[in-house]
Amino acid sequence: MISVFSRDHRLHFGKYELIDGQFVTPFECPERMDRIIERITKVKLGEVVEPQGFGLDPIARVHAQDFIDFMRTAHACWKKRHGDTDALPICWPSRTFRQMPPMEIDGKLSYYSFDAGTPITAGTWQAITSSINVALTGVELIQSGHKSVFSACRPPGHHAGFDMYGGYCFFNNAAVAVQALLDRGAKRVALLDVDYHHGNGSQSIFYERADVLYVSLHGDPKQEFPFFLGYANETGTKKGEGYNRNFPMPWGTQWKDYRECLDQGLERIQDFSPDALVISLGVDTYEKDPISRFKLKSDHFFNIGANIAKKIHCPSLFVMEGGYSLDEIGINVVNLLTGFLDG
Ligand code: OKP
Ligand code: ZN
Repeated sequence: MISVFSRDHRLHFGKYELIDGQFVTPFECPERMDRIIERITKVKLGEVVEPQGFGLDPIARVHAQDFIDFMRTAHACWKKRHGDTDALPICWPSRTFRQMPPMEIDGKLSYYSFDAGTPITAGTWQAITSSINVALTGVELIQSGHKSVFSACRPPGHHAGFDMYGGYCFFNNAAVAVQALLDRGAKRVALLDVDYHHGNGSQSIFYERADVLYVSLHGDPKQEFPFFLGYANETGTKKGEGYNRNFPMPWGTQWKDYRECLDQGLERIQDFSPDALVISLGVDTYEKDPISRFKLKSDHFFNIGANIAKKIHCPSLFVMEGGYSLDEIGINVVNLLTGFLDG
């Protein structure tokens, strides 16, 4: 399988995220991607190519223009006020507050974000636009005839919505890829999200649409981040009614139960008969993931890949999302991709 990768991901490296009541070095760190690429090279999965540039227009197909402008200028504005530290929000426009972006950078960060785990740094803009280019180059390769492609996106994207960032995500790489596939002629695209966390951004972006089916398997939001979206009764609305499918699962979920949900999700995708499949690929369902609570073992990632390949026969673009166990992230990602190729 061909992979797309850019070293620019290293330019995004926050010093702090707020977790469990403490500021710690972010789990979402550059070493994650280094480990994945090392493994791809070691097992000779296939060629690794650099992304092309696509500009900002494909991002504006999914994200608000004011949000894109904010992202581009956020760290420079922050730096003027506070110096070259991580830009982090301090309060949020919760219930009963006005929903509008204020003038000052501190307020803007609060308006556009939904958590304090997602620092904006001096290199974030370059890293997130590069991550989008990695996803879009994947689209380009799919359209030039590749049956499957791995886009090694970092930072991840599935928590990012129309005008909202958080959960380590800024721009929604998978959603931008889905929209690009549609803009280039696909009639229906399925987005399968196997990251441990619900992809609230991806769900919201496509919630009213019937040309994109979103299927997600994840930790139950009544227990797990992002807490406020991802329930089974979220099925889409208006034209999108029936085109959103969530499989929340409890802490401690093992392969046997996970597999049943995966099969059901894949059957729904089969019925949809998409022209292309985008997979939001997270391996934080792994038993030793430091921030997650499912119990999948490394071998099970082969099975996930193989089950997808057995049931869905259309061009497939894998877009990297989460996975935080540095020692096994490369193994687990490559196991899933290899399982897909062998399945
Ligand atoms: C991003 B992706 C858990 C804190 C969670 C944010 C997690 C973002 C995950 N105690 N902090 O979906 O892997
Ligand atoms: Zn995750």
